[in-house]
Amino acid sequence: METFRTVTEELIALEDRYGAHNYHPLDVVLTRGEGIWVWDVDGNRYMDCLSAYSAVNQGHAHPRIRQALIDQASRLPLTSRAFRNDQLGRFYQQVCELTGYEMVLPMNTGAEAVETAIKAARKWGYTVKGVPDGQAEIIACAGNFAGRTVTIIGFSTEAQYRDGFGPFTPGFKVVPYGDAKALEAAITPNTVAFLVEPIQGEGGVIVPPAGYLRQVREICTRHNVLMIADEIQTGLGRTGKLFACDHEDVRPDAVTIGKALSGGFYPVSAVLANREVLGVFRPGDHGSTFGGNPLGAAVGQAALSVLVEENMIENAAAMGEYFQDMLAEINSPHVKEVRGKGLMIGVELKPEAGGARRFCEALQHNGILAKETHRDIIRFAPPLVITQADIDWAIERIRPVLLMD
Ligand code: IF1
Repeated sequence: METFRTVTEELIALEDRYGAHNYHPLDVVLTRGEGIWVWDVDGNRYMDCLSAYSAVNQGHAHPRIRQALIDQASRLPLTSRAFRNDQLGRFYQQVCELTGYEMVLPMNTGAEAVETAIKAARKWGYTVKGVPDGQAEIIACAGNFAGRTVTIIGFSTEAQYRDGFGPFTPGFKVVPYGDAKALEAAITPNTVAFLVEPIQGEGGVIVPPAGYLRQVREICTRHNVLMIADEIQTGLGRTGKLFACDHEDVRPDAVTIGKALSGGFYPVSAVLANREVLGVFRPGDHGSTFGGNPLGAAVGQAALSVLVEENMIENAAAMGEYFQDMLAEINSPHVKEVRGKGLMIGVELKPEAGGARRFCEALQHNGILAKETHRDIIRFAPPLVITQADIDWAIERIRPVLLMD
């Protein structure tokens, strides 16, 4: 029987011994969360600047969402879609009234929403656009991240996400992100959709050139190609608007959402679109055991309500601008660029800075939890409830790290 000096060491050893090593997490073992703060098993407090990859936009353990979870869990968590339940219709109505789309298809994880959007686009292509059966083409962007299923990694350009997992699903092309001309050149009569993140999160908080999304919208409309925006990470207030596409007043034909749709309490995702697209599904075409379950629907209603009623979207805009300005003002010799929109912020380090991981480890010791993406980018994406005073607290601890040797 091994003995350990601390609970942290014991729990890390258990994870390492019994769990597949498909992640390389920071060695911090969290046990409680509230708002922007999380605590480890030794009682140390940290500001969460990742928000579970933007699933906790509303802040950890938001009381109203938690109560909705408890109440529904005490009544009826799951029925399957073989029967109806008293939460789903209300959830649909709330999502459609908030977003302006006519229909919703509820799933669980973001990847399932993306897979659903792919199936909807293909079936729309065959039954509405008139693409020959089996010939549908979907265009994606280099640097995309849309989930981890075999179909989705098939159009990933990240070698590690693909290596060892082929063969992949045919019918996808990849074009450079931010290049509208390349998109138009890739469209053929069999193209049914263009799948694009309004800002690439995993790709490194890559903000496309101003006007790109409007150009994409115009091109897709002119070629009768569905514009599908993957707003699973950028959506629901993260960038300071309800959707990141709203910054350019662009309305995609379909939108995938997830993560903060449940405030981090439960996997809830969805595809939003008008009847012409989601109307292609017939009973039995598609579904999932938990998709549209009453627990997720109840949690989703509360998550959207607090997002809007507590002005988190407007706060993300204001605090995002402030956070970015304060990060830039540190004027670190290691920093190549501070970029992003709202509270979706990336700090790109110069190659000679030695990689972002060591800065994230130093931030952890200063009470800030942030995650690197790729080698040189530190992501800062705190919950949208952060205040100016919280940011000032964070900057005091980020500054010495960004100025270290
Ligand atoms: C991991 C990344 C972020 C997403 C977008 C779909 C999905 C995601 C734009 C799929 C999920 C998560 C997945 C998680 C880490 C995290 C991530 F680093 F992987 F890429 F956020 F940037 N579209 N992103 O960001 O949603 O199936 O996960 O619910 O896989 O390591 P999911």
